[in-house]
This record gives sequence, structure tokens and C-alpha cells, in this order.
Amino acid sequence: MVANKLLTLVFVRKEAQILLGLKKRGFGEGRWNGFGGKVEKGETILEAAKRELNEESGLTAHSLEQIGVLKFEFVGKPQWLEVHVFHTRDYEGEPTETSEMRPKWYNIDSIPYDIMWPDDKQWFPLMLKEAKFNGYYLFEGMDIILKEDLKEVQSLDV
Ligand code: 6U4
Repeated sequence: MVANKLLTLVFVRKEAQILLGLKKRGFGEGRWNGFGGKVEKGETILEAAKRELNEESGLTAHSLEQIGVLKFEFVGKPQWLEVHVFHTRDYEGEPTETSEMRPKWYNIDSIPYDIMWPDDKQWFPLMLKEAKFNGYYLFEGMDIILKEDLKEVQSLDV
């Protein structure tokens, strides 16, 4: 049994806008997404989410609410990714470009799904209406979803 790799993903909301970042390097390069990364030894998932948001966007979150857990399996790879999704409207600072991410506010009616992970167009509508969700996706490479299972839930299966 191979352990899951724990990752965080944070979305900041302001009025009818959402902050996305263009990933400039690493996993998901060239795609717009929330801010996040690996949970490090000795920190909680929530601490990791706040740290990554700050490192990648310059923003400090006063509070974060967890709204989703997404599990990703890749054909031919034993390790699963377990992505813990958070959102907040309770933050301070101005988004700043970093070596990892170029931030930009998007109106929630004009999310650039064509240049995002292909699963995002499925669960973003739940996230945008502030519903909770659990999802599973089996990917072949970075673009093809072979299996999917997305559920809106009352409480998260973490
Ligand atoms: P470093 O440590 O910078 O080398 P890197 O390999 O760039 O890490 P990292 O830590 O930025 O990866 O984490 C990847 C980010 O992408 C996490 O926030 C989770 C997110 N992510 C991964 N698969 C995703 C998917 N299918 N859909 C999605 N976000 C995904 O919306």
C-alpha cells in the first residue's frame, strides 16, 4: 500500500471574484488554479494551506474553511494525490506575483476552464456555491479523465 501524497488547494473570494494563479513551474505548470502544495512533516493540513497561500500569493488568511477533498489516481503511478480544498473571504494583503504563481482575480462567470485541470469544471460549480464535495478522478497523463466520482456532501469524508 503506497501512502497518499497530501496536498492543499486554497481559493480566495472577494465579492463576485475568485483569485486564481497561473502555475509558472512544477506540477500543473501553465494551468490556472488555487494556491497550495505539499503538507510538510510536523504541520497540519490547515497550517500547510495557510503557509502555501502566503508563499505563493503573498496573502495571509485569518481563517480557512475546508470545502472539499479530491483524490487523484494516475494510470501507472502507485501514489495517489489527496488534495484538501479550502476557501476564504477572510484574509489580508494584496496578491503578489511569486516565482511559482502569477495571481489574477477572475469574475466567477469567466473562469478560464480551458486552461485549468480538466476536473475543475466539474467541481468548481460546487465550490463556487460554497457546497462541500468529495471527488475521485482517475487520470491518464495530465489531460484525460478515465473515471470520475464527484459527490456533494453535508460533511467531508476526510
Ligand atoms: P514543488 O514543491 O513546488 O516542487 P509541485 O510539484 O509544483 O511542488 P505543488 O506542491 O505546487 O506541486 O502541488 C500541486 C498543486 O496542484 C496543489 O495545490 C494541488 C494541485 N492539484 C494537483 N492536481 C490537481 C488537479 N487535478 N486539479 C486541481 N488541482 C490539482 O484543481
